[in-house]
Amino acid sequence: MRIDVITIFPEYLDPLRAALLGKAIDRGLIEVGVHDLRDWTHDVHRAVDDSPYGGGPGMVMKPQVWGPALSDVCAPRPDREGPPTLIVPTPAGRRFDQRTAEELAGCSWLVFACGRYEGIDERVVQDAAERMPVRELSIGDYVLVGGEVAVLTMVEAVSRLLPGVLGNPASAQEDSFSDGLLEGPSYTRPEVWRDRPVPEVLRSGNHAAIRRWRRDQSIVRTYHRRPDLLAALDEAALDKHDRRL
Ligand code: 6GU
Repeated sequence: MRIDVITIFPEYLDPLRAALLGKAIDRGLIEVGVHDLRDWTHDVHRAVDDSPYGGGPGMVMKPQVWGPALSDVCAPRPDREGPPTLIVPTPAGRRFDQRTAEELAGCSWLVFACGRYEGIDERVVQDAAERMPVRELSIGDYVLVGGEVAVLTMVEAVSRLLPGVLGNPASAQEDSFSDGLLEGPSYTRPEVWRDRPVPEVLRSGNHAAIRRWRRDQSIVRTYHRRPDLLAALDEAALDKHDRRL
């Protein structure tokens, strides 16, 4: 997968090259390009924003800067078949969730356009959408200063789903959310720590009982912490034992 990010704070994306993602880049599984939006400005001040039509607080990012930046970064590449999928992080977007991450993991090229201030002139997104798929996405119901941290979040959630990125591919399959439920508790040695024993069933060697116990823990935890997820579960996803809980 190729990932490009356009931002006025390129250094904010440095963590992309650390740890898990850095390893995936070194191994050629992910290719990352970070671009400074100011490279597409023409004035001495390198201005990327202007005051909003209609008045109000904050600044809006200029279409004359974003337009050429997107044309260049999204231009056809010999190593890609079609245009990229353009992702615009914004608190006004549709919610980014595990399903979105799975969809994006199927794309071979993602371009992230990071807005700051009050956002990007609306016409930039409309214009881009004539040439490529565009998704305006929010990572949750709170407001960040800009899209950069949201990009780090989305890129990490997507990359760990790519073949070969995780050491153990089963980890991605057994996470919270892959079955619509939260993960239950985990334990490692020692068997007793500060008078707290590891639940008996996990040491029983009875794999069917362990599977059942973990499923019950997931359901009870989801009921307490995220009742919204339980309510959204398809009835057919529950077995008879689940329904009794
Ligand atoms: Cl994607 N951007 C900003 N600025 N704030 C957010 C967000 C994105 N998602 C939640 N809050």
